[in-house]
Amino acid sequence: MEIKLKNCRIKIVQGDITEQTVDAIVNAANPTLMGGGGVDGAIHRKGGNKILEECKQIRATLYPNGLPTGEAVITSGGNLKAKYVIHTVGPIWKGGNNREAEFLSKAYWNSLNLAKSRGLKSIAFPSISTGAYGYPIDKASVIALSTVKNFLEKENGLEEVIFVLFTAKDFEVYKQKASEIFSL
Ligand code: AR6
Repeated sequence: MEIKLKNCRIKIVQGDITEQTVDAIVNAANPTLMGGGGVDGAIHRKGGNKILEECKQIRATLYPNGLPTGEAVITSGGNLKAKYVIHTVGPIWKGGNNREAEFLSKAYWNSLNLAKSRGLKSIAFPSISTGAYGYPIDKASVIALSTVKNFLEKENGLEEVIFVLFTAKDFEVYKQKASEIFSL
């Protein structure tokens, strides 16, 4: 599925984010930035040690207590096809009354803003927080899509934003929500 918004293409695809050829892929990390399971594990495994070394440097300098939820940092892409990895931390789902939506939106917004500030043109997102962190996909997809829509309506520079969904079910949910949000 492909949507045009100003000078930007928004694509929704099913696949593995570590295979994307884009300027930056986004990692659904945890505050330690030291890797983990899910998409985080896949990115570190395929990207190699360079990414971890840069994450250690970020921890030692900018974020000794860990990356706060909703914030984003950038490293190189190591052995990945993507030039960079933007690491962000989504919220852990605790029922919905703990500012989860606000923090999830911040994770997308700050990742987009970091990409834009570095002059990057293309960025790919996984479905942040909807795996180990337990955020319901129907709610998370609406926040992901509408945050990207709001960002692109306000800011220029990005030419391609790709949502990469790992499962067929998540892919279907995203396509359904996108057709509503973008009035297709
Ligand atoms: N490409 C695209 N999406 C993927 C891939 C992949 N290769 N692998 C998994 N997904 P999760 P979270 C999807 O758990 O919920 C980690 O341990 C997956 O199907 O990776 O934000 C971190 O270190 C799901 O839809 O991230 C943190 O501790 C989505 O990615 C914690 O998990 C997100 O699932 C973060 O949890």
